[in-house]
Amino acid sequence: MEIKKSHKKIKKIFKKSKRIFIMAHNNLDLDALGSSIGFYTILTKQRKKCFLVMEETEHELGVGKVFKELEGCLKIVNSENIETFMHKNNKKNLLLILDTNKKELVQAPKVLDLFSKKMVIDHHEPSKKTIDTKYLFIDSEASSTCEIVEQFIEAYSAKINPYIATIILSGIVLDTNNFTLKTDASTFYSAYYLTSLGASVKKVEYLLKQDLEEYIERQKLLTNIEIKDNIAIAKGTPHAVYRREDLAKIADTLLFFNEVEAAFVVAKIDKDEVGVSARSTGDIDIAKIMEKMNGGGDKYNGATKIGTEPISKVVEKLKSILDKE
Ligand SMILES: [Mn+2]
Repeated sequence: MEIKKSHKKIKKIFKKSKRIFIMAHNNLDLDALGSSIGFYTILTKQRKKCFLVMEETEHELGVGKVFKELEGCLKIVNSENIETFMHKNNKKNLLLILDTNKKELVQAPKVLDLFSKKMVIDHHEPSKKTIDTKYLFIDSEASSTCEIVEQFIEAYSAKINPYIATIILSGIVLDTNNFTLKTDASTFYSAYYLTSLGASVKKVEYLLKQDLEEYIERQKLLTNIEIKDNIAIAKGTPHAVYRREDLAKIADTLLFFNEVEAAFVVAKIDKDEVGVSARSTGDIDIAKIMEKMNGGGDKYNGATKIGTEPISKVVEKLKSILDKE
């Protein structure tokens, strides 16, 4: 569903709310952060009291840079102190959930029950685990939540400064892997609009700059790859533990190669846990495959976690599911 069609309705809900608590998914990335800061800025300009709900204290590189640069500019609350900031009349509070629609993936699942009014704005396909609310706005055709927030900048004719526009643009660049995934005319339009507000591509590049050591560690996953029927499977070693984002990044990278239409990366994400991250150019439905491994996702990307099983077992299981599809 296109969110543009719901702009009026969404604006009405914002209008009726006095205090707006913005919460994105855990493992905050630049799309989650960019959309959060985007709505924070737009709604503050509408004279709403806005808060960012954040439980994490450690962030990935780019997100860390933004927080450092914006220090003191954002009101940040957590599950411990949020209630002291809420309006006594709960109807005047709104919890705005961004860049995820799943209960278990938000920064602070505990706070969900504190709010009588919750609104989800997201670009991921809904599932059984989707937050139960009548205000569910999902545009799974949108490249990113930042693309959606850009539409609201226009809907409110909000004056956004170049720095904020840059953070929002970086969310689009991240989620589209440099405008190669899920990118259509409206994605480019959003990028154009943000650039016209002064967003700097140079600064986006700075925000997305990576750590060299982490990069080298990640590339090791590319040394053990099997490709069959346009499907690439990369395997980690039993001793190396990666972050979930690392698996996702490698899966993204694999899609850049000739004849790779889907990529699966299987590696340890904890001492006793194997993770799978999957990406597709769209012809192979990732959600369908990941759901059979107790995970989730949409057509283009997904992931799952598996307990203590050895990597080779997980790969075997994945292959047999792929064979059946
Ligand atoms: Mn996103």
